[in-house]
Parts: sequence; structure tokens; C-alpha cells
Amino acid sequence: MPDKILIANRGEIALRVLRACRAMGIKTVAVHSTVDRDLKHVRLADESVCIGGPPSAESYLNMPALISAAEVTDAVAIHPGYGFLAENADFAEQVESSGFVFIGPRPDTIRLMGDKVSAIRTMIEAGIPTVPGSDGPLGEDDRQCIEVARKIGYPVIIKAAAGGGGRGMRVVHTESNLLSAVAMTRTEAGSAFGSDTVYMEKYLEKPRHIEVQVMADTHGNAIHLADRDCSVQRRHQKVVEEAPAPGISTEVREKIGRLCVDACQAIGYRSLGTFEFLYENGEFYFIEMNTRVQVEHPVTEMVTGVDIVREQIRISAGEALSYGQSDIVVRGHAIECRINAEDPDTMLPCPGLVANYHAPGGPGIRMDSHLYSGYRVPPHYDSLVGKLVACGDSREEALARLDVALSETVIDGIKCNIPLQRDIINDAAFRQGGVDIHYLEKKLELA
Ligand code: MV4
Repeated sequence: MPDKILIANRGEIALRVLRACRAMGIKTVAVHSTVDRDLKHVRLADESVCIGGPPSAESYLNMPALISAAEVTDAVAIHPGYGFLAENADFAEQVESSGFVFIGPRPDTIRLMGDKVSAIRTMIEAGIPTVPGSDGPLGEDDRQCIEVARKIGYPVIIKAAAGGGGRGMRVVHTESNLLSAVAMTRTEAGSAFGSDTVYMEKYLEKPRHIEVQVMADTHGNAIHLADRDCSVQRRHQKVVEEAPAPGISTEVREKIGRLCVDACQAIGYRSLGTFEFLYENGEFYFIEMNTRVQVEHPVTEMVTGVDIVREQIRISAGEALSYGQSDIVVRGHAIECRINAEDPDTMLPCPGLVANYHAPGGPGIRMDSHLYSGYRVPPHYDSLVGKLVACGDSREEALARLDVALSETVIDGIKCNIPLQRDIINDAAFRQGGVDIHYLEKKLELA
């Protein structure tokens, strides 16, 4: 195992990684911006290094500062968390060429999955079902583009190859709008991502977002940890996630899980990964692969008992997976509410001083949060301040525990989305299970 890990992140995920390191007897280095000196994980880390000013570009995205911090502290490995540089292939490459271990996939794998066209092509070859589409970049030939759309059938969606996570896409309902939509998406992609490569897919109107968690070691072993449903979202920000996805039979779960495992082995995947699918009318359609630990990983941990971050660290040290597929059993149900520091009316970030914080507790409750009484939420970063996760033998039991836990959580001094979360988890359609990706935005429109 590495002797010392540098945590190249902040907030709740930095604390989550720190906890995994401490439980494994690994020393920790926290890095922080000038406004983040008082972060909980900075206080708990063995060492800490200030890496720059408040803007992320000066600190958490500052590659030379991060590498220097690893050098001066004699760290062996760097954990990128999620967001920031977690899926930056150039960073992973620089970490490795500087003699450190990047806790994640190989840089070329990150690059392959970062380009959505090459990710889809790779998955088709590896036997993963994808959305009917251009299966490659759209060329400059207008007639060919029209042909592809006719073959797929309208509506279609034009996506930027370098986009992902909802950035750089446009839905087209009729042929008369096709070429201008392609041109606009191209132009926007060029200026936003520095690549104007676009591709086309059939637009699925009411899908669910279901993802499969995988892990693969450097000895050729790969397993899946079943699925999560992340359909409850607003403006491409997930709000509630759960595992397993409601209404998916064990047979179907095992079938899609096995396909993902086989794909990992076919491409020589290493580390944690998430296969993102759209699910509609009983079919899975791959859209993207995430090559990092995800915000919502705790729901999978709660139903499988696997410490996903520990396995991620073990894999990066060249250890074999601690589990075979037959060791992985989904037990009960877990649901996560993302707690954001935001105004419930405007949904805009609401930073400030947390005068008083009381975390919930009880059976099946887990609160992953870096909050404490007297902590000031800075305005410079994501508004996520915690993740409240509840599990139970059934979805109903998890929901009952989650509602109690939300009701007893106290975060005084700043506004947060706990009222919205209670509203969602008590909503009849959500209680039913299996809402689609448009559920929350429609619900908020009506309110
Ligand atoms: C789609 C789609 C419908 N059909 N692709 C948005 C985020 C990015 N990961 C892919 N996205 C979508 N791709 C086809 N062919 C609808 C979305 C989509 C979406 C997907 C997952 C979760 C939330 C979403 C919200 C709006 C649109």
C-alpha cells in the first residue's frame, strides 16, 4: 500500500478519501486554497499544503502546484476525487511522469472515454448496447447527415464529442431544423471544448438514467456492483440517487452487469468506472463512461457492503480485488439526498456561516459531510455540503428512515435544499419508483 496519499480535492469527497486512508493506515496530505484552510479534512490530515488562491484555476485545477505539493511532502500517490482534475488525462499523465501513482484509470483510458465518440465506438466493439446513432463523428456532407437522421428516425439529438454531462447537445424534431442545429452545436462545441466534432443519436423522450458501477484490478479481475438510478435531476445536476434501480429484475441486473464486466476485460480497464445508460421500454442504451469515483457511490456501498474508495486505492497499489463477483450481493435498498447550500426559492448557491450543525443518525443512516458548527461555506465552489444516505431492507424502510433523518438535520445560518428533498421523497410518483429524467423539472414547474 502507498505510505502517503495526497488528496487533490476539497469538501465531502476529500473527507471521504481521508477516512479511507486513515482506516488503511495510510498517511494523508490535504491540499487547499486560501479560503479552505478550515476544511474539516485539512484539520484531520497528517499534513496540509496551501496550493493557491480561491479560484479553482489557481488551486484545485493548478497542476504544477499539486505536483509540487506531492513532491515536498513525499506523497506516493494522488487521489483526484471527483470534478476538478479527476477526468483530466493530461493531469493523470503528468502525475505518472512525475513519478507518482494516479489513483484512477490509465491516462489513455481517461482520454478514450473523454471523447464520447471513441467511448461509444469502443463500447459497440465490446458488446455494450448503445443508442441508435451515427456511431461515429458527423462529417461535413449535408446529404449524409440527413440520411443518418432519416435512418435513425426523428427526434434525434446532436451531441459534442468533447461534451458530456449535458453540455453541448441539441434536440432536433424535424429535418428542416437538422442542418442548422448541427452547425450551431458544432460552433458551440468548438468554442466551449476546443473540438467541433459532433455525433448523432436517436433522442429518447422519457428515459431513466441508470448506471452500473464496476471495478477492475491490474490482474485481469473485474466485477460489477450492480446499478444506481440517478433520474431525479435538475439542469443535469443529480438531486436524489438510489441503489438498486427500482423495478429492474435480478436477471436483467445480472445481464447488464455482466456485459459491463466483459467490456472492462475486453478493453483492459483498470480502477473504478461507471457505465451510464439511458433506460427506456425495458432496454439499456449506453451513453457515457465515467472514469472516477462518483458523488453517489455511497448508495452502492450501503447495499453491497463494499468500501469502494478502499478498493480504488488497493487497485492503484497493484493489489487484487478483495471480492469476486459471487461475493457481491445486493441487500436491501439505499437512497441518497444531496444536501446543497442553496436558496429553496431561487435554487441559487447560498454560501455563509453555518452557525449550528446537527447531523442525523440512527439505524441505516449515513451522513457524508464536511460541515461543523462554525464552518463558513465559501462562495467559490460547488454548493454540495453533504450527502444524506439511508438504507433499509426495503425501499419503503429506507425512505421512512431518510425522512426522519432529513427532519432532524440542523444546518442553521445558511439556506439549503432539505425542504425540497423532503418534498421529493414524499411525492407519490417518486414513492412509486422508476420516475424518468424529466420528473423533477416537471414537478418544479407545477409548484
Ligand atoms: C440523451 C437523452 C436522450 N436521448 N441522449 C444529458 C446528459 C448526458 N450525459 C446525456 N444526456 C442525455 N442524453 C439521447 N440519445 C437525454 C439526456 C438527458 C439526460 C440524461 C441523463 C440524465 C439527465 C438528463 C437530462 C436531460 C437530458
